[in-house]
Amino acid sequence: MQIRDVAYEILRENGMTTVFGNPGSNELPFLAGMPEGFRYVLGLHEGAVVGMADGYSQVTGRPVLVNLHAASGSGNAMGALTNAVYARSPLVLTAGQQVRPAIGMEAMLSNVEASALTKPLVGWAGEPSCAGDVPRSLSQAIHEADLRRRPTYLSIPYDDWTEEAGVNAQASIGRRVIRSALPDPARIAELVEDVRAARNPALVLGGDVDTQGLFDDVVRLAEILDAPTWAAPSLHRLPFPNRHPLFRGVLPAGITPIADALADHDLVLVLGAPVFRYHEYLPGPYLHEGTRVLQITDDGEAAARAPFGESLVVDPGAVVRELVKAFADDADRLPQAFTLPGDPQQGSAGRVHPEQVFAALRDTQPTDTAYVVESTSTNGSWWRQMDLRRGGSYFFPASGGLGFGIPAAVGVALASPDRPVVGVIGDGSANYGITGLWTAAEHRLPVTYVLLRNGTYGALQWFAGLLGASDAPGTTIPGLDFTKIAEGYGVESFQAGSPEHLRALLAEVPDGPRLIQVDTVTTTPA
Ligand code: TZD
Ligand code: CA
Repeated sequence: MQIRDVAYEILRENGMTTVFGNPGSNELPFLAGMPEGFRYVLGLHEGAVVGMADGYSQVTGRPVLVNLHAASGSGNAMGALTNAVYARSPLVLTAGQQVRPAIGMEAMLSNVEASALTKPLVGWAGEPSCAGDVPRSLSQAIHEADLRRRPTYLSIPYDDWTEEAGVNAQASIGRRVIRSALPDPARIAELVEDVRAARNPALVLGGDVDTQGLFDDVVRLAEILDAPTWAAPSLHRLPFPNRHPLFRGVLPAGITPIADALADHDLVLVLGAPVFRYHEYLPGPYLHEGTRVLQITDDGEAAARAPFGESLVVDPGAVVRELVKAFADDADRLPQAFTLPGDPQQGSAGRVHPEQVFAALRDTQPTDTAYVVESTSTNGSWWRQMDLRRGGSYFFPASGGLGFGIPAAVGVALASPDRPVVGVIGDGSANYGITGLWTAAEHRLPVTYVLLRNGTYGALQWFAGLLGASDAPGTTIPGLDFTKIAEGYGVESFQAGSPEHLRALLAEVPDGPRLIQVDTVTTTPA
């Protein structure tokens, strides 16, 4: 056996047979003769490669292999990597390194200090000390990613792959690393008492709730507690049906607005989210007198850095199930009347309002559609019109780094072939991940991209107003035609001239990727 045979064996037994990558010479010796059962998904830019892998991993919940080209490919990937970090996606990034004798002298394509390159972002990074240590290092990169729910990075000299694997180099095959921790019964009993004693408890749910498949469980919990429920600020996954009568929306991402929103609650359980991921700096006391925040997360780092409140570091799913068990007899689940969206606002001067676009999606797309959203000034319009009732319905760039939407929709579609996938993409955002269109076309993925063209970085214009920077340059982007760009990547394209035309286009079931461009009025995110 050669080192590469061992590596593929390890990947296979960890279920990592879909590989996302963009190759260069350093990677070819690994990729050559890829064994049967593996599928290589080519992305044309590393940002798109990581965005696809992120979307894929968020659906499967499993480590995913990403193969990048040396330092330059890794560098291109780093913006997208910030999203994977905050989505807690266990991506295993591997980069081809020059041959061992040539690294020190910095021959072309040497990845100098490779393990430092992505360091602040990844949970673990390394380069095997010798060829025989490649399989163990790969295994470590996989398990570190899985245990920490954070990307890892491994640089591998390309002369290592064809070395013979001795018996110890094969010892990593067949390893299993499983984390299992039940919540301490005494802690659960305490928590149950705290919840029972609370006058007006509330829930704040983070993206982990959806990633970990707890969407339906938390609905049950909220209903039996009759607890007002928010989504955590800076949301990247929807953890709760957005028209459920107990849903209070996404918490605004500022200190004072959150303190105000939670003011009536004596106990706030934060499940599967940091406390809190603020954005706009609106200073003030974190909480008003009388509000107690208790975070339940398996993210020890998020617990450690929280600026206030108490944290219980444990699998939130186990806690949710224990709470449901403890309270199930106390309360009947009442039939819930979901709230109805209002009539969409109207556009003007031949331009459609984003609310009309979203109402059209809501009315025409199947209820199990997965939406990958990267349109920033239309956030308020989105939540006012949409009606999402299932887990896995909503994905947004978790760090706010643009370039996620188009590729992540590819990854989501590859991981969930049974669900329709729609990308909702702004004309600014589209450019950062545009090459993802080619992969969608290459795999004939039935993804519908709705491209909202308002000719501006709408959210930045709104921000510029807030920051007193209204004369800042660089916030308009006229002259882009994504129907032409998409056609060039092999994606069938349409220009929707009116809400009715958009509805007619959306009503057709796609058998491959399509892009529907619609000219919209610029709105504010609120
Ligand atoms: N670059 C990257 C990689 N990520 C970013 N978040 C930005 C720049 C800054 N940025 C935002 O935070 S929102 C935005 C930019 C450029 C405008 C996006 O424009 P859009 O959406 O057309 O996609 P809206 O609806 O017009 O705001
Ligand atoms: Ca725009």
